[in-house]
Amino acid sequence: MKSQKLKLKEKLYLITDRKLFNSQCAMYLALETALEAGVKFIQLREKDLSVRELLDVAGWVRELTGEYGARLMINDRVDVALSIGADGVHLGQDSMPAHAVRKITGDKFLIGVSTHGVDEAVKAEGHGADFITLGPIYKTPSKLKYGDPIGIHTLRKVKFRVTIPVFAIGGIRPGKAKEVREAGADGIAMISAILAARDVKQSTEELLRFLK
Ligand code: TZP
Repeated sequence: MKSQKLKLKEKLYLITDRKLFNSQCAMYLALETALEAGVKFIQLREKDLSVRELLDVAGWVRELTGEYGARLMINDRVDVALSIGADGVHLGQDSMPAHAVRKITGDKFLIGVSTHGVDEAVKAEGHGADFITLGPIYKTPSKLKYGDPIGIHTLRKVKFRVTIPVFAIGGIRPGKAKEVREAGADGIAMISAILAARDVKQSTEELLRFLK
């Protein structure tokens, strides 16, 4: 049975990495292009910024996503997410657990959790997460940062064990989207397939067409 708490209809979750750009302004432009092309769900994931810097960037991205009616998630920092009026927070395995965040935020606040296997996925659901990302499914540009690929078989196993939406992440390109959807992924999450694309608009539209 699907979770009744939240209807998450978005199937494409775009995650930021400002290091792909020469300037912050260039990242905002790419985000705006993706938003224009139809992205409705974005996570600001800039883990190395100080909290003040993050607050500043988050404020800008909140304004931008607000103009396009897109949901904004902030990585890890519940305080920043609440302060700028984000739609939710995306937690890592070392972040506050979802059940503790829920005590502060209430039911309307989205909580996503990054997971890397069946046990973490089951635990995240047990702690009240609204959705999870699962990966890296495939090889990603920075294996060191994200760990070894867990493979499509892990996605199938996770889908048997949890009812909350599962977003496959890690090395997902337009050509791989079909495989992960067939393995049961409710959605796909990505950085480089959109933000490092030669044509951000075209890549976004292609992915969104496929996910319809
Ligand atoms: N978590 C697991 S893999 C990954 C994250 C944040 C990076 C995904 O980046 P890309 O460029 O979509 O492979």
